[in-house]
Amino acid sequence: MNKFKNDVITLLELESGKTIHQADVLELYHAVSKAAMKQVKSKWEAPDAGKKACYFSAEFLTGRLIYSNLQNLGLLNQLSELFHENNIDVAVFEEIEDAALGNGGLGRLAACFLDSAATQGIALNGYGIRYRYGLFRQYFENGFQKETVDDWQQFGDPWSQCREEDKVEVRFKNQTVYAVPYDTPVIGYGANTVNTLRLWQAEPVVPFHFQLFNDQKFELAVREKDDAEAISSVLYPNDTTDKGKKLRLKQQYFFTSASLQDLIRTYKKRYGNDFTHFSGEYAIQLNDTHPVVSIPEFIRLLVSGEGVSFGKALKIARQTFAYTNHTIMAEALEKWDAKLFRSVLPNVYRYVVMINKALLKELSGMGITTEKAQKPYLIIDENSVIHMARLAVFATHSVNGVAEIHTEILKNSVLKEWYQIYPKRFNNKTNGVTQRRWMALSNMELSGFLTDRIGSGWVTDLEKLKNLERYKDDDNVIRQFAQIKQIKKQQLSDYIEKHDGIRLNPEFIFDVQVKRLHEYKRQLLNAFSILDLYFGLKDGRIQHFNPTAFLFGGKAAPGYLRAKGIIKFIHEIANKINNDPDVSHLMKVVFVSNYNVSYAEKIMPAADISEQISTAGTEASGTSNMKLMLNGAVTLGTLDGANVEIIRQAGEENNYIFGARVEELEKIADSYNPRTIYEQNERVRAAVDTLVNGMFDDGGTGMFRELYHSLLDGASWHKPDHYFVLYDFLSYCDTRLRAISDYSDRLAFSRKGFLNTAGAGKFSSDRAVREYAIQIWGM
Ligand code: NBG
Repeated sequence: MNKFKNDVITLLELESGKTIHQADVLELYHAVSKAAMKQVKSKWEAPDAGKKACYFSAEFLTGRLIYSNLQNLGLLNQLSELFHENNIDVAVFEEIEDAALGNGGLGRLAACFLDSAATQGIALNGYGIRYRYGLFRQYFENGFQKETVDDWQQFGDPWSQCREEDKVEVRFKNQTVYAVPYDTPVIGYGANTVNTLRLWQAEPVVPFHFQLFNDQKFELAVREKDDAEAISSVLYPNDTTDKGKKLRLKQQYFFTSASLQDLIRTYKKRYGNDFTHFSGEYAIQLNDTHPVVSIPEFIRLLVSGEGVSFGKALKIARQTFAYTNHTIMAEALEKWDAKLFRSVLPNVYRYVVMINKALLKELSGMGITTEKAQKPYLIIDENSVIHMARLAVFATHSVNGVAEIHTEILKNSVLKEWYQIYPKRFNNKTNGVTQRRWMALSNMELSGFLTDRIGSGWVTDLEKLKNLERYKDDDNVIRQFAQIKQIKKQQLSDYIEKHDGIRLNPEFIFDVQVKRLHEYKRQLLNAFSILDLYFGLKDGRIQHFNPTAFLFGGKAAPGYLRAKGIIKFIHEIANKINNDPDVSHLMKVVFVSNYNVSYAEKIMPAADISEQISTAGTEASGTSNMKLMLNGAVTLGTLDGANVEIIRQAGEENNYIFGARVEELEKIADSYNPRTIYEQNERVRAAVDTLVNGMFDDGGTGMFRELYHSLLDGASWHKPDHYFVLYDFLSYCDTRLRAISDYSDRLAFSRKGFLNTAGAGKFSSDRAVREYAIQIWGM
């Protein structure tokens, strides 16, 4: 018997005294994880020579680790065998909670990058926060989103190891805490390289004040502990108040300062106080603005701790750090009120001031001398606001966007002044996804099909998918491809029934929009268009229609009321349509609850149509578009984010593109009046009016009326229909209907999906990480 199986059995017996037949999920989980960890050990502890890249990120959305780790270790088959011999379903581990230490695409990208780097032998380690609770769990009550705590550690965390000996102190103005690292191995496919995800947990320096307790000051006695633990308690604390904002800033400083102290400590063991080699040893990638406070902190640590001059420290920082921008939404380019910042991090603030001075000097040297000309650059502006994105552009050597169109928008609009002075600093790194999770693991049926046709090379070289093209006219091959889609649709239907209690007919077209809820992503446009189809079927305007299931999944930020209104609206539509006997054989609307990585793994393989309908110019890249394309869905989308490149790879004729382009929207933006469209077009009116005509019930919250006004009247801080929902409405509805009609010719439709899979090679995170390593990190 082989070693892994043996270990699982022995561990079970030792720890629970039970045999494999008697063990419950928790016991199995721990025994299997431990046995796998044993195999990782030697590779993990091998010292890595050469330059290391560090991915600083507030989010790592790793999802469930057990299957992907076993897969990468080559142990998944052995597990299946072992379980099979003992009549245990391998799917038992689906009970294990996802590690949802992230929100959406940005956090999932970080996780894909770690997988890709380890698989390719690139020394990339992740640094972040070990949140006690992940992103909330979502459920629906009468169609309203409700949130509860996500206790991702309730089954334990057998994949991480606490490294108490590496803890460091992090100091705020009125508080000092320990940052204690928990390391999770990042196992590359084939297990040749094992990197590390190091997540810091905040702990009190003095956990319990005995004297205070003795004096009967019970609350004070544990106060230090509570305050420390608050720092790593939740992802994205509510930051509507100053208190919440401070906590958020503390979190950012907490994990970046700890990570930097850790790197510097390791560095000094080798080079002592000579920091000239630092950027040769480490590259630090800042994932959005959340970790940007690490730049002044790094300079502070070198200057005040190690006696390096400010000028030299800034130079080293610039050589070491690089910044990735993930959004052009103004609210996400973080800014801090200087007073608030100073009240938490007075010592770091001093360095922000010095960096700002260095900026002014550099600008003057370039002939940018007037106040007006300097204004768009100011790191601390005239209103004492600190601009983290500006700080990042100034003090790094590389600024990248995450899709071609997004990088162009950064260069020509969001950061255009900066592009003028540092044109060489800007570069594009189109996102990618790991095919190990998003194909090999989640779609074994299609994986087998691919390997039968083109060999298994695609698992580590996704460009190999191009070789599928030679089968594009082979109807038998296309039919097999279609059959696999059918199997995945059946599996998803079963899962949705189990998870959400809703029955879906797998013979329907599966039209899918899964992503965070946000106005710019336009779930509302999707909802309106479903109504347009519904009305068209009812009044006979639409005569031929292929039955379609409209699937939604995604969470709204707890404080984002308008997004929550959209969720409720979609539920109301679902209720109406699913209970209308005139159409229920033709349409079904489903909003799955608690969409997360594991749910995504079920949905991606089963989709026929991928909804990527953001307003042109707003979605930095998107990554669900890539996962869906890879699994053979056609894209129904705007020319936005990575859709542009997807179309280029897979052919416009194999996808469904609609709506205004960026240039058009720029031209009309100032004069745009959605009311004209509303008044002139009956179909638009019919859909929009359902928000206020009593057809749907928002439970007296006023949410629907608020949505209606946001479209037609706007608010002081928002133009009417800011995201051009009405502008793109007809073009969307007609294109969507065309896609649905095209499904009548199943073979032709499947061929389009097939060609999307064949064209997905570019969108591997292997390619993306390689580009970072070579072009930014100098590895
Ligand atoms: C998101 C963008 C997506 C993009 C991911 C990963 C943030 C701030 N940005 O379009 O909205 O795909 O980042 O780059 O979450």
